[in-house]
Amino acid sequence: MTLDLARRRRARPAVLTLTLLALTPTGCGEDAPDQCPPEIEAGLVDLNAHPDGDGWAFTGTTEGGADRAGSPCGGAGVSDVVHRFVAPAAGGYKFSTADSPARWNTVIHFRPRCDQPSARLNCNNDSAYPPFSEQTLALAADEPVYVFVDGVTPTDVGRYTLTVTPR
Ligand SMILES: [Ca+2]
Repeated sequence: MTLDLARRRRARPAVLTLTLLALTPTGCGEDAPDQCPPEIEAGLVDLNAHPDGDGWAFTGTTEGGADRAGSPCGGAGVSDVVHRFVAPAAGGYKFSTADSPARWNTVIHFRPRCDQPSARLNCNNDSAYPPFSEQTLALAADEPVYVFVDGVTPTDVGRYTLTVTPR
């Protein structure tokens, strides 16, 4: 009897360990860390590092860059630049290329995570001020978004300014 109880006490921690292992996420869920593919991480622009007035603004060029992704609005086979923005507070944020220094047909498309090619929050071509692109997203506090500045056809490349304005 005493020996049986001792065995049961020894056995209990093993059962607990197995239960905890079964509950541990395996790394594929929503909470898994976002692993940027190397081709995106290499040229990633941190938009939050470029404050401008009430928002943020970054000027760059897509010319000579890599084609990392396309979207239903265009951009497949066209060089692009990827930007990461983390919302400092919950609210709407307008992403726009309307302040670009050169006129060319931009497309912007978004991902909630940079390691999920099929996950697109939205995309835009020519909404407010053709040939520029504009899209407002509702973001939670500390929510990241990956913004691709892209072109409609392979000749649609050049200098752009991407602005982010709280709405
Ligand atoms: Ca592209």
